[in-house]
Amino acid sequence: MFHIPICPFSQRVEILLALKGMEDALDYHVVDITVPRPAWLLEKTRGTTAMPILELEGGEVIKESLVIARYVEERFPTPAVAREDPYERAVENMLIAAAAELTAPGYALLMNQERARRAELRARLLARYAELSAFLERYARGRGPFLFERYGLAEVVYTPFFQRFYALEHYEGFELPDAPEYRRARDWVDACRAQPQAQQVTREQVIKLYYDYARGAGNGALAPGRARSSFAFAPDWRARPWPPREKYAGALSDAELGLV
Ligand SMILES: N[C@@H](CCC(=O)N[C@@H](CS)C(=O)NCC(=O)O)C(=O)O
Repeated sequence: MFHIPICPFSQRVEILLALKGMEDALDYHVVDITVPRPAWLLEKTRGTTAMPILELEGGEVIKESLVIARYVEERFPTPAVAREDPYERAVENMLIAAAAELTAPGYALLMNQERARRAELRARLLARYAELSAFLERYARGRGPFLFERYGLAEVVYTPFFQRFYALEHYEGFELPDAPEYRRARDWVDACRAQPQAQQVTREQVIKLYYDYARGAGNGALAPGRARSSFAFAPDWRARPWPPREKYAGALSDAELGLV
C-alpha cells in the first residue's frame, strides 16, 4: 500500500487489517504529501495523486480506501468485519454512504479562518451529529455502542475521522454537548476512538500534525510565511511543542512549531 502517514483514508485499511490479525500483510510505502508525487507513482495511479493505493502481487492497482477495504474483506473474509446478512449490510452501507456528510462540515469548521463564521459552521456540524445519533437510535442493534453487536465496517470507515476531530476539540473547542439528541452519537464516537485495533494514531500526533489544517492549509499545503508543513516527517512530532488552542489569534512560525 502506498500511503501518506496519518492519512485517515489509509487508516481505514490499517484498522481493517488489524481486525483480521493481518497487520503485517502489506508492505507500506510512505508517500510524502508535502512534495510532488514522483513520476513512477503517477504511472501506477494513471495520474491521480490521492493515496492510498494498493498494488497487488501481479502489479494491478486498486484506488479508493473503501474499495480497497472491500477488496480486503472479500479476499480475506474470516473473520468477517462487514455484515453478512443483506439487510444488515444495507444498514451498514447507509451509514457508510453518509460519512462525507459528517466529515465535510467537520473539516470546514477545522479549516475556517473567520471568527464570524464559527457559530454557523459549528451549528451545521452539530446538526449532522444529531442526524447520526438519530440514525443509530433507529437502526442500531445490540446492547453496546456499535451499529451491531461488534465493531464493524461502518466503524472502520468513521473512526479515523473521529480521531482527526481531536484537532477540532483542540483548535475549536468543539465537543458534542451532553444533550439527548447527541447522546447516541457520543457513545459511538467514544467507542470508535477507543477500539484497540484502531490506535494507529494518537491524539497528540493528530493535534500537532493538523496545525496547518486548523490554519486553513490542508493536504500538506504551506500557509503564508511558512517553509515547512506541520505534516513534515522531521523533526518527529513527539519532539515538537503542543500548539496553542487559539487558532484565530495568529499564525505560529516554523520555529515556534518546532519544525526547524
Ligand atoms: N476518496 C479517497 C480520498 C483519499 C485522500 O484524499 N487522501 C489524501 C490524504 S489523507 C490525499 O492523498 N491527499 C493528497 C492528494 O489528493 O493529492 C479515498 O477514500 O481513498
